[in-house]
Amino acid sequence: MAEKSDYLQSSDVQDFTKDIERYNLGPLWHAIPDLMHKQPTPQAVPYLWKAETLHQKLMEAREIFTPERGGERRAIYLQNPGLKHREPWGWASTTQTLYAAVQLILPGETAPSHRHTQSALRFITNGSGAYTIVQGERIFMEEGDYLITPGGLWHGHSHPGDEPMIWMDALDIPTIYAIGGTFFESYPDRIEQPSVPDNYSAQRYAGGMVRPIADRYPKVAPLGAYKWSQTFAAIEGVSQFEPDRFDGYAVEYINPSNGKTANPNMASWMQKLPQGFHGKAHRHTSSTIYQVFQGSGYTVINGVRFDWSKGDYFVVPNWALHEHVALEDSYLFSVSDLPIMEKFDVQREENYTNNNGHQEIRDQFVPLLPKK
Ligand code: GTQ
Repeated sequence: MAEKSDYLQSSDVQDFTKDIERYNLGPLWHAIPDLMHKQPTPQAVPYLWKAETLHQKLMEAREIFTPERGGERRAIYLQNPGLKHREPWGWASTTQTLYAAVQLILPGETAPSHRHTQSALRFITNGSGAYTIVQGERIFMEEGDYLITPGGLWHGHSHPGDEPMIWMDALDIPTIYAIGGTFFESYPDRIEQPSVPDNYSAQRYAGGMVRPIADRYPKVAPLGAYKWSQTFAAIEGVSQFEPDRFDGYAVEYINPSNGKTANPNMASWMQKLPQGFHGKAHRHTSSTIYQVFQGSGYTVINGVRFDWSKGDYFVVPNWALHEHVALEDSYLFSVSDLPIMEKFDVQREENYTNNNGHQEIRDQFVPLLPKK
């Protein structure tokens, strides 16, 4: 709204401000320019974590955390440098609304069941053989699968297989924290036992976009796992036609019982950027966390080039201009807070029209790599 004006510096105004602060009162005329920006000015910054760094740190965490020692999960979360030290205990989320992490589970390990008001999703990046058990359904996970545990559902993980497994977690932790809606509960008996057949929900949807008749009534999570084979087939289908000028060939995971996003507070997409694709730049209120599932390329975010390749994660904060370029056929998995923005009716989009829709690159991001 307004710019800060000189009168705020005058002594009677400052004395008054100090005076009312003692009564736990504040002057709106002082606050409004900092609180009501003309447009979003997120504290989250564009950032990228290299696969090597994440992988090495997870491997170092093998002994630092074990289920016996730490109880919960061996997950290392992505701290946005722009959001660091905002809270007394050093917590920093990945975007202002979302949290993302990489999680490693080793053969023989069990991450106990729990439930919480935060919604969670998983995208499987490495390995197979472990299962997650969600509300009594054991779901065996493979690379490229997308899984959901909307808020309130019991979930735990266990690994009867024989190779380490790594996946991406994303949750709406910062949002639920900000609105004071956090509840968390451990399952009484460590890990929930199966109450329905293994992979029950994926079996019910073996055919893809036809739903069991019981699911014409809205359910929270009628489908717990979206198999990579089906997502890939969907991408192949749309790839026959014209790409979206910003996002290439993108598909969204939806709840088959109500047509909304699979997870109520997070939208998830899989997108293919064919080799040579150069998207146009735009920006929107929603912020996005990307996982590079396959391929390589770069994304220009607010004029800075972020090079990415398989296994990297990067963040496009709210209202940041961005455009994607693929150097080879690439598949990006992404999570955004679009449903949150839509619920609050603040989602806006703006296309970049200068220079044929492409930003000038003024800098290149240098990622932090692990010490050898
Ligand atoms: O695997 O259930 O990264 O509850 C954060 C919270 C993972 C999980 C996270 C969780 C989980």
